[in-house]
Amino acid sequence: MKASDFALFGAKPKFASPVPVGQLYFPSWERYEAAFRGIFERQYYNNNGPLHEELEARLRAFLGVRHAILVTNATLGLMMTADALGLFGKVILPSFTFVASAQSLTWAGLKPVFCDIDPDTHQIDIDALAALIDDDVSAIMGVNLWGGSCNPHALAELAQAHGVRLYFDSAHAFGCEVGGQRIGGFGQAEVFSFHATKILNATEGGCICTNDDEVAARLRAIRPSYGTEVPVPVLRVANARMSEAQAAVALMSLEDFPANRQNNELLYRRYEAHLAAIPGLRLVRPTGVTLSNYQYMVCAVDSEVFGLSRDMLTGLLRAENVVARRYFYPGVHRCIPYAEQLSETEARLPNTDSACATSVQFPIGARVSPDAVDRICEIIGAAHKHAAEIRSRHDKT
Ligand code: T4K
Repeated sequence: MKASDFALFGAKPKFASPVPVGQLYFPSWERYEAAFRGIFERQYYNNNGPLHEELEARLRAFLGVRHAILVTNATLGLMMTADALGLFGKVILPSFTFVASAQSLTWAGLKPVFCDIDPDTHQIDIDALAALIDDDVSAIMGVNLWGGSCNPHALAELAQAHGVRLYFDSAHAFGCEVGGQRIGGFGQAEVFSFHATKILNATEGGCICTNDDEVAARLRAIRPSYGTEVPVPVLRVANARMSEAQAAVALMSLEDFPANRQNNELLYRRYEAHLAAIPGLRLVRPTGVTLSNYQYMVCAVDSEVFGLSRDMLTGLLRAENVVARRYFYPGVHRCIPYAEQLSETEARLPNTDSACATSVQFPIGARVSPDAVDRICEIIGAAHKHAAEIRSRHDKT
């Protein structure tokens, strides 16, 4: 490829339609039709229906947990978990996460305290975290990023030493294993997202896992809007039910999980082989796990070495219909309303700010073929090769 072959400068995009990030695995139409015919025949749409109950049972078995409580999405799941764990005051979490992690605390009337990350793994920096614990902190929210893990054993030790609760935003980590144990049973609770962009897909959905019967009873009492299923007192109730339609899609997705995970890994390895040869790109691998879902392909761009900034690279790829994304941008501490405390947070989050400025997610999942990976990497390689010319043409436009 020459510089003039880039769509950014008027050439035809290399992909005829957008190649998205996001898993987006769909079951075959026949399976989808059969599952929905069942719902139609039973005339039962919602409220602990048979598919809902089957999915909870299958998830308990798959994840090896006592309770798997289905919810409308992970955001609501995190909000409910904060209440069910009886949190108060401050909760420590990384700022390098989706804004929902922090928003769940704000909804529960808690103060998020943002902690920096390890620059290599993007997971929470455990030494920095230890320094943030004081008497007002009631919990740590670990976030298992990028199909990797934030070290639940070290966090559990720290939480226990300080007498605070520990739970996890595991939106990215369905099906991943730490030391051979599936993520889901660590801490007091873990919350998964079953959004369409995730490997376990309910179109929209989520699940809270816990091995604590009391926490589970409180969660089940909070979940419906019309009162408690289990007679335990709770602060307030929500409506976070999962419908039969969502459960039907999730059941098919769970069945397909091994094949979809394997497909992700194949694509990941293909990216890895190509990108290793391109200077200035560092793969942020899913670390801390013995098995990853390979749900994300994340790189850090060193603009000096690569020749283009992360934003120039994403712009160039988007023109080719490769919808690379700069997750997470900006860091949550820079989002409303947390930016109001920027003078307090900014100085202690240098690795977060750096990751926000340099990270890029390349497409991986159902809508990406091995051939597409080859072509995407060819574009990225050519972008590096012609970086100087691209920069100078870009500056003139
Ligand atoms: N914690 C963490 C660490 C999270 O990452 C998230 C969510 C949460 C908590 C909260 O989980 P949920 O409450 O959502 O269950 C996506 C997802 O909406 C969100 O679930 C996810 N993380 C976040 C990181 O990304 P967007 O705004 O980037 O998605 P969107 O709509 O731009 O879709 C991505 C690409 O996929 C686009 O190119 C369009 C394409 N697409 C998307 C959907 C949904 C399709 O082609 N078909 C589709 O059905 O948020």
